[in-house]
Amino acid sequence: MRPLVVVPTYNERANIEELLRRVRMAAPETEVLVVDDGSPDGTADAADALAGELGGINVLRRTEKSGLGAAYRAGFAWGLVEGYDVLVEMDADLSHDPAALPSLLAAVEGGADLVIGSRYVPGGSIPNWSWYRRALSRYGNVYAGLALGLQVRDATSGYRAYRAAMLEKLDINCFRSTGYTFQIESTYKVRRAGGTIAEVPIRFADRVHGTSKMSSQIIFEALGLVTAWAVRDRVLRRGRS
Ligand SMILES: Nc1nc2c(ncn2[C@@H]2O[C@H](COP(=O)(O)OP(=O)(O)OP(=O)(O)O)[C@@H](O)[C@H]2O)c(=O)[nH]1
Ligand SMILES: [Mg+2]
Repeated sequence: MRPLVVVPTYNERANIEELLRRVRMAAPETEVLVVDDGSPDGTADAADALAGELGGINVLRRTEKSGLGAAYRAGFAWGLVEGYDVLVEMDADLSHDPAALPSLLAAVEGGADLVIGSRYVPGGSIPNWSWYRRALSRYGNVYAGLALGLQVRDATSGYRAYRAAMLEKLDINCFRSTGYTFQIESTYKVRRAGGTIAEVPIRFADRVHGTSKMSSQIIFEALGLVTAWAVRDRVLRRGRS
C-alpha cells in the first residue's frame, strides 16, 4: 500500500516540525501532503524547509483560508491523481498521535474502506475538556449517528484513513460541507455507498501550541446539513414505500 497523510494547516508553525518528524518516525514509508491556506505565520515555508531533510513531504499552497472541508477536498484530489492507495486525515496540532498511524493503516489493509480513529470505543480517550466541549462532541455524535444511521461511535473524528478506491466513488467535489462537517458528510456517504467502516481507539490530546479554529459557524453548518440530510432520507424513504 502507498499511503498519503493529508494535513490541513492554518497557522500551525509551532506544531508542524514536531508533527512531521513524528509521522516520519511512526511510519517511515508514509508520505505527507501539507495543505496550507496561506498561513501568515509561514507554516508552509516551515514544512518546505523540512522536506529536504525528511523526504516524502509535499506542500500544497492555497491562497485563502477556505475551511477544513475545502482543504481536504483539494488534498484528496491531489493524492488521487498521484495514485496513492490510502488517504489519511490528520490535524496538525498534535491532537492526533502519529504513533497510531500503523493501526489505522492495518485496518484498511484488513479490508475496511474507512477507518476512524475513535475516542468513543473501548481504549479510546479524550482530554480534560470543559463540560461544554465534551457535551457538544458527545451529543453531536449521538444526533448525527441517529439522524443519519451512521452506526459509528465517533463520526466527527478528524483522524481517519480512507481506501482511495472508496474516495473515488464518493465524488468528493460535490460535497456540501466547507468546515468540519466534512467528517460527518464523508462518514454518511461511505455508509450510503455500502462501504465497510471500522473504528480503532485513539487517545486524543489537547492542543498545546497555537489557536483553535473551531467556531459557532462550524456548529451551525453541522446541525443544518445533518438535519437536512436526515429529513431528505426520510422523505425519500416514505416516497418509496
Ligand atoms: N488548510 C486549512 N486548515 C485548517 C482550516 N481550519 C482549520 N484547519 C486545520 O485543521 C486542523 C484542525 O483544526 P483545529 O483548530 O485544531 O480544530 P479543532 O481540533 O476542532 O479544535 P482544537 O480543540 O482547538 O484543537 C488543524 O490542523 C488546523 O490548522 C482552514 O480553513 N484551512
Ligand atoms: Mg485541534
